[in-house]
Amino acid sequence: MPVPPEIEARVGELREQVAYHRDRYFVEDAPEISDAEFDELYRELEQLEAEFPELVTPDSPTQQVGGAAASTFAPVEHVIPMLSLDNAFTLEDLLAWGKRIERQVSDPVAFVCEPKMDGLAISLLYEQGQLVRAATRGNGFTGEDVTANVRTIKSVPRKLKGEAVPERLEVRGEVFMPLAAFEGLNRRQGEAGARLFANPRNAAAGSLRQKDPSITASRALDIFCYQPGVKEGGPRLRTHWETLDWLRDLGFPVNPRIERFEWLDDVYAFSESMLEHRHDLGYEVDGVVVKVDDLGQREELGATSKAPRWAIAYKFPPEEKTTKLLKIMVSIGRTGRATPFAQMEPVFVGGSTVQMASLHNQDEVARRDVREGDTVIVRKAGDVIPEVVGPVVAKRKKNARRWKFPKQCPACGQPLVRVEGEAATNCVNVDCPNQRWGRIVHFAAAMEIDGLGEERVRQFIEAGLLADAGDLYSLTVEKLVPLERIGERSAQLLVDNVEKSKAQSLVRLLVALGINNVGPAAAQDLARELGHLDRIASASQEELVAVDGVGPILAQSVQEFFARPRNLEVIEKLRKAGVNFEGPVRATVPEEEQTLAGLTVVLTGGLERFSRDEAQAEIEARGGKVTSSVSKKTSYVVAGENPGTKLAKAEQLGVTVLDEDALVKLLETGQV
Ligand code: I6G
Repeated sequence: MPVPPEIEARVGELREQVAYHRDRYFVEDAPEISDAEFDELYRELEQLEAEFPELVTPDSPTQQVGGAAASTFAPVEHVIPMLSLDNAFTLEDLLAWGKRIERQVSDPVAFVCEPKMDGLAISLLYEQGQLVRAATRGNGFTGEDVTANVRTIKSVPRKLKGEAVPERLEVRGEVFMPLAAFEGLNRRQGEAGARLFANPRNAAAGSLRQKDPSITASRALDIFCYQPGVKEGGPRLRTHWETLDWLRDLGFPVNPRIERFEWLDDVYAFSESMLEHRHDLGYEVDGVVVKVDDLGQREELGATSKAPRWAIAYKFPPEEKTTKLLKIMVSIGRTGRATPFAQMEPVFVGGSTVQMASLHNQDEVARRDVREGDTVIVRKAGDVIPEVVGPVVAKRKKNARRWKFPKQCPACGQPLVRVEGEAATNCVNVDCPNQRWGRIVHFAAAMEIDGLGEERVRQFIEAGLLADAGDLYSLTVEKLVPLERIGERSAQLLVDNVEKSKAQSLVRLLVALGINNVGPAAAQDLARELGHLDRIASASQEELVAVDGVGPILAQSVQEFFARPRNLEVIEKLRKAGVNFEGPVRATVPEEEQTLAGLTVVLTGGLERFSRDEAQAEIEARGGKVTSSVSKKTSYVVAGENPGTKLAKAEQLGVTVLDEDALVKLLETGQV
């Protein structure tokens, strides 16, 4: 059966949405939707691809192992992949797993239980007892080199203690931000008008991915280590319990709450007690990891391709509380999307006080049938974003009325329009003050203009200083000082920060403009390939879809954006102010030596004669392009030491694989 065009379009749309939200989560550390909503998008994509396998392409997010690595840090391929853990979502499932294990091994089994830290998995590598590298988990095979930042975490040993230190030792652990540090950080962020972090996990991830290690150092991160990876030398270890003692002796922080049990009943009681006391620990935990203690028994049990069979993560259920729904209101976002949300009596759930929750769209309010005055059940989905599960109907007042979506925009009074065939409703007035405010706030955040948060933008709009983001560059100390709560120093600081933002990269500028569907990954693709804002603005649909990673929906969004006179006005203001429109500088080799023009190369594994950045620079200087994922469009994959999954993908797609010597020849002659 041929694929219906609407299915093909939906698959394209889902891929772009999944890629965008992955970016928000893994690269930006600022998720916009809950884990549950993300899972829903991902599952819909998986289902459509299962139904129409001809639509599956290697670059679909379903064909990639895990989160994308942010591009700021050098990639590190893990010598032993950092597997994930299988999950148990109820205590009964946990017990059933334990019983299966007891049946599968002949001798009695002891279990080691640890609180599952809600942080960021990290690999620490020591050579001759010295910390030489720290890498994030990334997608399990390739992470990011965050050594300089990890060195600033006080509890990470730089040098191992004791006599019998192994020649080479990798230790894995979880970097986290204690709750007190998280609250302090968000307080300071709020005072500075900077973006708040959604939870300690995002704050830890954001802090670890700073370009400037002194910022990481100021963030009070901590670590608990739980497992060796590569180990060359050192004592022979027989149990996990003994291993944890050894790690402690070497100087690694190991969670003091870890316990060993010989009976499954005790594993159950430990997990139940952790669930009850999860908010009393001073850090966030999202479950309990249970492991078989005996390393011999672990060998017997082995692993699947994704996870060891000898360990399981019991994931706490989302916490639920009831509260009163006071009012349903509608907020207008920067794109004009009208989102209903619930305003509730404050309730403490999932580690923080909640009084607002998105109700997503008209259909969702109808599906849940929540009404003003209802007692509602609230939970934190993925422990991040509050969600109204539904009403407690038994407590509903007789006169409670069904809620109706307003016909007019609450901000500008213009009609709200429901998009044909979609759940979304929009305010289509581009002059709507809420849209204008949202666009400027988004621009300021993406251009990293410190001190220009939501409240300041509101104040400047009300004072008539800002009509759009282009006006930011006309702000002066003289214009700001007469406003309330702004002294000369803070006005000067703000003007300086705006000035500094003129030098931001084209990638940031593209994200800041708020073009539909253009997140950091798409912006990077556009900037890398088209190189200048004017080239992107004038590119045809064909030129846009020829860019690796850009599909027809994204191309259409870009064209629509640059067709609007109002957007062009903003761009002219930015141009006049001297904001950078140029992409990354390329081509240091003369035109006649652009021997790799038109070629796309993917690098995997370590090279001897070049660092990753050097190899990329050499290829780009000759007009070639380096991309991070292998597709049919890839000309060559260069595989060095310990190549990752990209090599397998190249072989699967029939892409030519080069070794380092062949790369050198390619650079010298343009031929392989
Ligand atoms: O003990 C652990 C804590 C957290 C883990 C673990 C983890 O991942 C976030 N992952 C694995 C694969 C193992 N232990 C063995």
